[in-house]
Amino acid sequence: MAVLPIVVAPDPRLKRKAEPVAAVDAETARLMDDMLETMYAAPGIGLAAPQVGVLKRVIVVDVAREGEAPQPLRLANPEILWTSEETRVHEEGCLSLPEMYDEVTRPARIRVRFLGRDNQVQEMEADGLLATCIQHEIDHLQGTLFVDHLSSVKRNMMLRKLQKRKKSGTLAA
Ligand code: K1U
Ligand code: ZN
Repeated sequence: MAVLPIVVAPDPRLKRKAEPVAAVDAETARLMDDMLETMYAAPGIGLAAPQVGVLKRVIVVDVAREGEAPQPLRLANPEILWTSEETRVHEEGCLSLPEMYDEVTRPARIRVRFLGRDNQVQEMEADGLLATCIQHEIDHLQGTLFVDHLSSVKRNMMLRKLQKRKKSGTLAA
């Protein structure tokens, strides 16, 4: 397994739409494993393939708390089948927007269909932080960042700060 470099915004790779995988073959399974290693190393609770420069519809998530057993999830071609009307607010961060945080409102519960690491179709329901994190990662596959859920004033301020930090060399490109 390998820790991959994470793409930091602003970057056109984070604004593009990812392509579905034809199947979870050995290459995609390896990508999933490398993404999990990258996410744990960051550390983070989720990661989408475009964040490591791969425009495929693949995400990984693990919202287990410190001291709990790991609960890694590997999802290819995730599709949201249902969302609750009830919403939840969470102060989100993003490994592609280091040190930027703000509250985002999303559906509190979701049902998702996806291909697992074994290429089998699976469905699952999620709530709480897991539901928030899966939606955040699926947004990445559409080229949407959490700042796109904020006002344009807040979004532009955060992206300008990151651009400055990249230019001054205080952030990885
Ligand atoms: O997609 C990403 O960039 C990962 C992001 C996921 C996420 C965080 C919060 C709400 C929704 C989605 C992160 O993991 S940011 C880091 C983070 O939240 C965290 C890191 C260490 C311990 C606990 C949380
Ligand atoms: Zn993110």
